[in-house]
Amino acid sequence: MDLHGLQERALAELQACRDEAALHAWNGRYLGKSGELTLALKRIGELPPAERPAYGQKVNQIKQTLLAAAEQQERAIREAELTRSLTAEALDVTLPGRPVQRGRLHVATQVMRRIIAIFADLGFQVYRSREVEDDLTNFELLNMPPHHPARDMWDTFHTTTPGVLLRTHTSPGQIHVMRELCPEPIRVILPGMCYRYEQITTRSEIMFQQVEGLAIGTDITMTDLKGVIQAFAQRLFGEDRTVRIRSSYFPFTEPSIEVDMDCIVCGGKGCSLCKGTGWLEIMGAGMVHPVVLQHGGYDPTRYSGFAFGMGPQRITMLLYGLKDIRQFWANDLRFLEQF
Ligand code: FA5
Repeated sequence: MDLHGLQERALAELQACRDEAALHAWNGRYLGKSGELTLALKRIGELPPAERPAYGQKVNQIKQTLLAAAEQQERAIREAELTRSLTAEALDVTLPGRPVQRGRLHVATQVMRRIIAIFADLGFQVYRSREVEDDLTNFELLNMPPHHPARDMWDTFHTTTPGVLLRTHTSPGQIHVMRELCPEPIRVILPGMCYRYEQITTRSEIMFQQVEGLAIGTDITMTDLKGVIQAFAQRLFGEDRTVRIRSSYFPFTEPSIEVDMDCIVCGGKGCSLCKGTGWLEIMGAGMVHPVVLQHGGYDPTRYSGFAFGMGPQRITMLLYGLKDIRQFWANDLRFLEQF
């Protein structure tokens, strides 16, 4: 058996291997189960016993040489492949990157922030008040004793603890802020979620936001209230907006009013949005009722104040011409991505 010739041939063929597939085939040809070198070793039994040790040693030597050479060749092939791919598939660093999906603020948050910023300009601070209230603060201290008929307008969700409920409006916050700050003058807005047990429609949800406003001082009149609301409406809807007030009723204000703004679509001529009236209702308001002032700790013979409560969802619907309030919390990206 020409072992030397075998080694030379194997090494020459190894040098000719240019990729991993060729290397794999070479490996099978010489070192695999039926490879030439493996077979050469198996032939040891055909030799006279005296020659076997030297023969075995020689075959093993060749095997070690081939394995070392194969390892080296494999490394060389890998390096060549890397160099080739780096040159051929060079990165174009001037290509634009893949766009990253960016989140955004919910339209309700965007409009709420605009409302808060406008009132901040007018000198109102934000006061956060609880969403889980007691019957006393949500109704009684706001001048609605048990069985008061006005409670029918504000049915809500009750917890399993008697007298503890989800607030129907932000007005109970008036009591909290008055009791905390009395006898200081107050100028705050109270934004937050409210809950009502009522029919869901395109204009009414069972959960919605409100922004309450409260100003308490010694010389506050209805003129101040109208001025603040007019300034607010002009800053949110445009400088040429005007507001009017209509008589209304809330148990916690006296007198009570509804505030309308001239229609943003027709400017007062009458259209489908304002149902031909030329006006859009934007909030309920009034002068804080003496009983409520008293419950807050203020002497109604010395202090007066105004309060208002608006629904930012309805205001957002006006701002963007939205038809259905249920879209706010439906979590539909096709709707949310428009803002
Ligand atoms: C009140 O809740 C009074 N607390 C407002 C107030 C405060 C009056 C201070 C006087 C002084 P009303 O129920 O009208 O009032 O609700 C006020 C606003 O909340 C409405 O104009 C409307 O914009 C919004 N709103 C009321 N119910 C819903 C509802 N189910 N879905 C969405 N928005 C609502």
